[in-house]
Amino acid sequence: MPDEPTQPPGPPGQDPRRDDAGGATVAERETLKTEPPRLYQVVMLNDDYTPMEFVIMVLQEYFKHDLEAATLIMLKIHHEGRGVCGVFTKDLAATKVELVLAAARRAGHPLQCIMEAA
Ligand code: TYC
Repeated sequence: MPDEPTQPPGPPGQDPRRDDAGGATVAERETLKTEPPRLYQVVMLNDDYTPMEFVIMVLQEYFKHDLEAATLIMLKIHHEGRGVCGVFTKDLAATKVELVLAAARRAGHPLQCIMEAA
Protein backbone atom coordinates (compact mmCIF):
# COMPACT_ATOMS: atom_id res chain seq x y z
CA MET A 1 0.00 0.00 0.00
CA PRO A 2 1.57 3.35 -1.04
CA ASP A 3 2.29 5.98 1.59
CA GLU A 4 -0.31 8.72 1.64
CA PRO A 5 0.30 12.23 3.01
CA THR A 6 -0.95 12.34 6.59
CA GLN A 7 -4.02 14.46 7.23
CA PRO A 8 -3.99 16.44 10.51
CA PRO A 9 -7.16 16.48 12.62
CA GLY A 10 -9.76 19.08 11.74
CA PRO A 11 -11.95 19.79 8.75
CA PRO A 12 -10.85 17.65 5.80
CA GLY A 13 -8.42 19.37 3.48
CA GLN A 14 -7.63 22.10 5.99
CA ASP A 15 -4.61 22.17 8.26
CA PRO A 16 -5.63 23.87 11.56
CA ARG A 17 -2.05 25.06 12.06
CA ARG A 18 -2.24 27.27 9.00
CA ASP A 19 -4.22 30.48 8.60
CA ASP A 20 -6.34 31.28 5.55
CA ALA A 21 -3.38 32.75 3.71
CA GLY A 22 -1.51 29.50 4.15
CA GLY A 23 1.08 31.00 6.52
CA ALA A 24 2.15 29.12 9.63
CA THR A 25 0.37 30.22 12.82
CA VAL A 26 2.76 30.44 15.74
CA ALA A 27 1.83 30.71 19.39
CA GLU A 28 3.77 33.85 20.29
CA ARG A 29 3.48 33.67 24.06
CA GLU A 30 2.42 31.10 26.57
CA THR A 31 -0.50 32.88 28.23
CA LEU A 32 -0.96 30.46 31.14
CA LYS A 33 -0.22 32.38 34.33
CA THR A 34 0.85 30.72 37.56
CA GLU A 35 0.13 32.69 40.71
CA PRO A 36 2.74 32.62 43.47
CA PRO A 37 1.68 30.32 46.32
CA ARG A 38 -0.30 31.98 49.11
CA LEU A 39 1.61 32.32 52.34
CA TYR A 40 0.57 31.58 55.90
CA GLN A 41 1.88 32.84 59.21
CA VAL A 42 2.34 30.37 62.02
CA VAL A 43 1.26 32.29 65.13
CA MET A 44 1.91 31.18 68.68
CA LEU A 45 -0.43 32.21 71.49
CA ASN A 46 0.36 33.08 75.07
CA ASP A 47 -0.85 31.07 78.02
CA ASP A 48 -0.08 31.16 81.73
CA TYR A 49 1.43 27.68 82.08
CA THR A 50 3.86 26.80 79.29
CA PRO A 51 7.41 27.49 80.53
CA MET A 52 9.29 30.25 78.71
CA GLU A 53 12.19 27.85 78.14
CA PHE A 54 9.91 25.42 76.32
CA VAL A 55 8.64 28.15 73.98
CA ILE A 56 12.21 29.24 73.26
CA MET A 57 13.16 25.62 72.52
CA VAL A 58 10.21 25.26 70.11
CA LEU A 59 11.14 28.46 68.28
CA GLN A 60 14.72 27.21 67.85
CA GLU A 61 13.90 23.60 67.04
CA TYR A 62 10.94 23.96 64.67
CA PHE A 63 11.45 27.49 63.30
CA LYS A 64 15.26 27.64 63.27
CA HIS A 65 15.53 30.89 65.18
CA ASP A 66 18.73 31.45 67.14
CA LEU A 67 18.57 31.83 70.92
CA GLU A 68 18.42 35.62 70.81
CA ALA A 69 15.63 35.82 68.19
CA ALA A 70 13.70 33.00 69.89
CA THR A 71 13.89 34.80 73.24
CA LEU A 72 12.63 38.08 71.70
CA ILE A 73 9.71 36.31 69.96
CA MET A 74 8.80 34.45 73.17
CA LEU A 75 8.82 37.72 75.15
CA LYS A 76 6.69 39.41 72.51
CA ILE A 77 4.11 36.59 72.78
CA HIS A 78 4.28 36.75 76.57
CA HIS A 79 3.61 40.50 76.62
CA GLU A 80 1.33 40.94 73.59
CA GLY A 81 -0.58 37.65 73.60
CA ARG A 82 0.61 36.36 70.25
CA GLY A 83 3.57 36.37 67.91
CA VAL A 84 4.62 35.19 64.45
CA CYS A 85 6.98 32.21 64.45
CA GLY A 86 7.46 32.16 60.66
CA VAL A 87 5.77 32.47 57.26
CA PHE A 88 5.35 29.40 55.02
CA THR A 89 3.36 27.84 52.21
CA LYS A 90 0.09 26.26 53.32
CA ASP A 91 1.30 22.66 53.66
CA LEU A 92 4.46 23.63 55.49
CA ALA A 93 2.59 25.95 57.88
CA ALA A 94 0.08 23.18 58.66
CA THR A 95 2.93 20.74 59.32
CA LYS A 96 4.70 23.18 61.66
CA VAL A 97 1.47 23.70 63.63
CA GLU A 98 1.02 19.92 63.97
CA LEU A 99 4.62 19.41 65.08
CA VAL A 100 4.47 22.19 67.68
CA LEU A 101 1.14 20.99 69.09
CA ALA A 102 2.39 17.40 69.25
CA ALA A 103 5.57 18.46 71.06
CA ALA A 104 3.58 20.60 73.52
CA ARG A 105 1.11 17.78 74.28
CA ARG A 106 3.95 15.28 74.75
CA ALA A 107 5.52 17.64 77.27
CA GLY A 108 2.17 18.26 78.97
CA HIS A 109 1.94 21.98 78.09
CA PRO A 110 -1.19 23.79 76.87
CA LEU A 111 0.74 25.82 74.25
CA GLN A 112 -1.43 26.87 71.31
CA CYS A 113 -0.30 27.53 67.79
CA ILE A 114 -2.39 28.51 64.74
CA MET A 115 -1.90 29.40 61.08
CA GLU A 116 -3.32 32.52 59.39
CA ALA A 117 -3.28 33.72 55.80
CA ALA A 118 -0.43 36.23 55.59
N1 TYC B 1 3.31 33.19 79.61
C1 TYC B 1 4.18 32.03 79.80
C2 TYC B 1 4.79 32.07 81.16
O1 TYC B 1 4.76 33.09 81.83
C3 TYC B 1 5.28 31.98 78.73
C4 TYC B 1 4.75 31.77 77.35
C5 TYC B 1 5.26 32.52 76.30
C6 TYC B 1 3.78 30.83 77.10
C7 TYC B 1 4.82 32.34 75.02
C8 TYC B 1 3.30 30.63 75.79
O2 TYC B 1 3.42 31.18 73.47
C9 TYC B 1 3.84 31.38 74.75
N2 TYC B 1 5.40 30.96 81.58
